[in-house]
Amino acid sequence: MKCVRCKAKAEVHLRAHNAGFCRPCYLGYFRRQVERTIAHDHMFRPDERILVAVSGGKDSLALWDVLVGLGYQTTGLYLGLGIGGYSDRSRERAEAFAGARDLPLVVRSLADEGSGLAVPDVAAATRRVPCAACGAMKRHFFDAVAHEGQFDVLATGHNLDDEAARLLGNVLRWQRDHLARQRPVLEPTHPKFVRKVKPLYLLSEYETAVYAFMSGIDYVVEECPNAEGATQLVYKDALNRLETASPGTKHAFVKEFVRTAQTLFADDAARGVPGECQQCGMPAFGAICSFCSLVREVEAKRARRAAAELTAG
Ligand code: Q46
Ligand code: ZN
Repeated sequence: MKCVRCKAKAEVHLRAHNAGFCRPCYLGYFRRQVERTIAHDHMFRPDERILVAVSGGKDSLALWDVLVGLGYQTTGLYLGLGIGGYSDRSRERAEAFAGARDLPLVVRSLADEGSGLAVPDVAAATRRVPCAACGAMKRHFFDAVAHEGQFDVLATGHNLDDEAARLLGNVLRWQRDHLARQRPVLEPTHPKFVRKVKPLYLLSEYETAVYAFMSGIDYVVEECPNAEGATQLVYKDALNRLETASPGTKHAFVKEFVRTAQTLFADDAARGVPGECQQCGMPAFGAICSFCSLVREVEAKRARRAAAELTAG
């Protein structure tokens, strides 16, 4: 197969687009796709400051690489989740990426926050599944760091496969409120929130992996050990089968939802305007935000356990 652009020998074949590319043309194609998405969805302007949430994986590092290449003002944010060796290795990759390119990187670690909020400890204390605890804490720190640093935008590396799996899950249960918020650009609903964007939402996991590999990005290949049991993987698997039978399915599913169907759910997003959390001051729909209520729960359970141990001892 030949490259559709320069007719050199193709190194990658994208079945969804029925196109082959050589390495330089593929890198150009990928960057252009990101650039187009940013412009089409009015994600951000060159004068805005972007906080890029990086996990050390291929998607977020590829995103950061492209944004830097396009000349945007970016700072990385790495949040250490405290998930054993996986977190150590992912932090190393994020730091090495930023260090080699002389890019600013904010590093926060959940184990150092409050009374120690590493994901496995919080999950054990509250008997929640790790991903539920992790999701609530990530959302809080992403928002808080973006607000503290006065950034205009928070960008995440969610790709087409992530968005298609999330959409399938939301559609299967007709979660209208979730569908209302499943957008590649979420405008802030409170002055302490920033705009949230997903510039890779139309590029597949495969396309992102090829970009990261071809541009020599050293990323953590292993998945978070907690991802294995996640329902999202079942949806991804189902979508991959559909994609094999009919290339381009995922792209059409997500793109057409966002461009034509999504607005039908807009009214379901009416959660009102958030107030402020009495504990941390970040936006909240109740007296305290979901992060602070999680922390309170962890602390109460730890205190009860310590008291029980004292009595037993
Ligand atoms: S990091 Fe956190 Fe994911 Fe790991 S604990 Fe679950 S939510 S799987 S993206
Ligand atoms: Zn709070």
